[in-house]
Amino acid sequence: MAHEGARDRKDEQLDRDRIADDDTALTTQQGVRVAHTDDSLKAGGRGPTLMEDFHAREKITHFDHERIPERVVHARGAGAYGVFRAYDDWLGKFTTASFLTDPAETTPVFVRFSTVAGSRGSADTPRDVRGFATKFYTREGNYDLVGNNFPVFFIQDGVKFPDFVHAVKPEPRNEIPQAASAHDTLWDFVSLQPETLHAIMWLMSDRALPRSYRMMQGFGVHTFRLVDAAGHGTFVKFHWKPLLGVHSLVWEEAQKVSGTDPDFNRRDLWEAIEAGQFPEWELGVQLVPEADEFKFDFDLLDATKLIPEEEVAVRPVGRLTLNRNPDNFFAETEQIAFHTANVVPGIDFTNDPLLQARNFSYLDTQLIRLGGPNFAHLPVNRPVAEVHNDQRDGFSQHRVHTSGTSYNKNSISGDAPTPGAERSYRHYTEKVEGAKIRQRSESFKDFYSQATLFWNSMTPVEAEHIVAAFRFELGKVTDKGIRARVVDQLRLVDLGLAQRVAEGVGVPAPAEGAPNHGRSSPALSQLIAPVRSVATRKVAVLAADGVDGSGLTRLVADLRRRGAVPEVVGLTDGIVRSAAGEDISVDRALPTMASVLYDAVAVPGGADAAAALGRDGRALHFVAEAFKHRKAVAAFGAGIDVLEIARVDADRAEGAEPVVDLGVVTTAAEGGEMPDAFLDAFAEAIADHRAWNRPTDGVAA
Ligand code: HDD
Repeated sequence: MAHEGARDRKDEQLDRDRIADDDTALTTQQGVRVAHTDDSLKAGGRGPTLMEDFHAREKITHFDHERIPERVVHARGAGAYGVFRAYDDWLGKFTTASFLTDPAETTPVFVRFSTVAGSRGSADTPRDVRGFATKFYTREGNYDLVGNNFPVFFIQDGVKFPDFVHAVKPEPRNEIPQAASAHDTLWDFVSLQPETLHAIMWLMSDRALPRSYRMMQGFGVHTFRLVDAAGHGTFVKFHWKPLLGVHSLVWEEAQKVSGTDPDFNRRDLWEAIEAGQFPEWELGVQLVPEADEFKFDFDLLDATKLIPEEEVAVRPVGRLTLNRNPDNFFAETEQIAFHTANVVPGIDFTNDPLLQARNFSYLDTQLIRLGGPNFAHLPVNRPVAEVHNDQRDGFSQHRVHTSGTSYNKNSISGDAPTPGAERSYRHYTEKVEGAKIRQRSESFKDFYSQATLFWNSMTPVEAEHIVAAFRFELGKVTDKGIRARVVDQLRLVDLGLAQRVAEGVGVPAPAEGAPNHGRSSPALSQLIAPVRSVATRKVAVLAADGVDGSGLTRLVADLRRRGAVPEVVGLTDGIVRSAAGEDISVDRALPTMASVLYDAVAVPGGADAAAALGRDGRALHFVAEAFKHRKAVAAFGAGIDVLEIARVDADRAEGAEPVVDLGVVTTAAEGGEMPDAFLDAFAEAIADHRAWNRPTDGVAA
């Protein structure tokens, strides 16, 4: 569904394929109208079914064939259309790709977010990397930036990809566990393949538990190359930065969300777009002149390394806005086919061996997934640029070529389609030489320094989460030898980390480790300079009969005005009657919801309502759990009593003057008496995302 004024070129192109079935007659695939579809054609009411029932056979046959192979990785995903616009022509000095340099140009895009390990029907919130794949339908052809929400990958050479994926996927004998890395084979692989360690640090961090697809960074990961009009190259790393900031769930919450709403991230993306709260990211670039290729203490071609932002700044160059949900999940989100080798003039590859393997793998996988070589004809994959070539035939050929030739050169069709036209893609001319050799470059062999850099850059809360994650994951590994080998590797990242992990998983703590280089990169932390915003945050406002209606209405209106999404959660569905006798609609019934589905909770005043909530185990659990997960909690008037019963251990107001303690915001005033400062303070607490200074019993770690 589109929500923004002008329609883009891709949206208009899709009109050709959109089918509305409203007010239509039921037909077969051949267009023959069907009279009746509830009974098959039989010889007598209780007799055998007849072969000649072409409708039943066609209907069942089509059904039998409606599944296609799911993606071998990134099977579970959600996607949306949008637009990309460059801020200015600054990048024009480095690339001829006009969609990156012409601020007057709006480029349609489709973005698909995904988890990696789980199958199509798994939950959204396991501990996992998230895919962030963008197809730019540029005027010069499709450009795909197939990235992740981590800037580094687990392996350095694509030939190891099948090994890595087999290790992280469920165990081969019993296909357990689904969508989880906490099992023997993954950690066995990690312990034997130290190049994984840097990405493993990211996987154990909060980055692996995004609160929302709208609140995570994206990275192109590899070093790519921009190419200018004269054919000169510049190395580039691509970054997506979400305007809402980077925020995560806590681990216990993520686990519970897997049950209470397995579609949590998918739903969040869909609802935000439907509500017109369009998710936005800035595209940023880190540029490195070719002359500086060897200036770093790592190899730019090594995808397990990042360029610290403090060393090379990220320059914002444009903005991505997702503004339209797909019309059909299968046709669009499932059938979209990304490919790292889909590049346009001005963008080229490097010799990163991981990237080179990807440039083979993505095209190859679509052949089995989408059943043949014509998947580019599918509506979601079709470029808005014109397509002309001599490729012919194949399964599901959609184009009716009228030309009398399908080869080049030809004299019959005027040599068309003709190669070499203006703006043709020309590969970057790179001089290469070397012996044919199957060997890892020496420059790729420091596996630990950047894992240490990441660890050193964490705030104490983030570090605590990493330790807890390692303890959880290794705690699920049945082979103690594997646990010990992982700890032995962590010793080379940081001795303190290794010791803390060892202590939790019952293996001997190492006494010595490699010296820690002491360097850090604050940009790697999510908490050092967070983007604070109330926008789109979901707030549960608990209500029961006798609630302070004017206070509740004021709170809800205030949150909406600030862009938050408040929902009145009643003990049951329907309406609650306020103390003053007004009817207030309930948005959600408590038994269908859980605090883990909200960013914050508020308990309004009204003595009878507070008494009812205070007697209800679910309501008390809701408040206590939100508190335990360090979320913003607010209460006013008699609502404060509910906090008391739920054992919310923070200072509470005794008068109208608001009290803010550990992210808990209270005022004893109700209705019109409620001070504005209370509303402001609650909004501030929500914008903090979590009250990280609130003590926890370890559950929020
Ligand atoms: Fe991959 C899918 C991201 C390495 C082979 N990959 C896939 C998707 C994303 C990534 C986001 C989902 C695309 C979609 O939504 O349809 N992959 C990455 C990143 C990597 C990476 C950021 C490292 C920097 N991938 C990688 C390697 C190989 C593959 C080294 C193989 C040698 N990836 C695939 C694949 C998939 C895929 C098997 C599965 C479905 C698909 O391609 O279309 O070809």
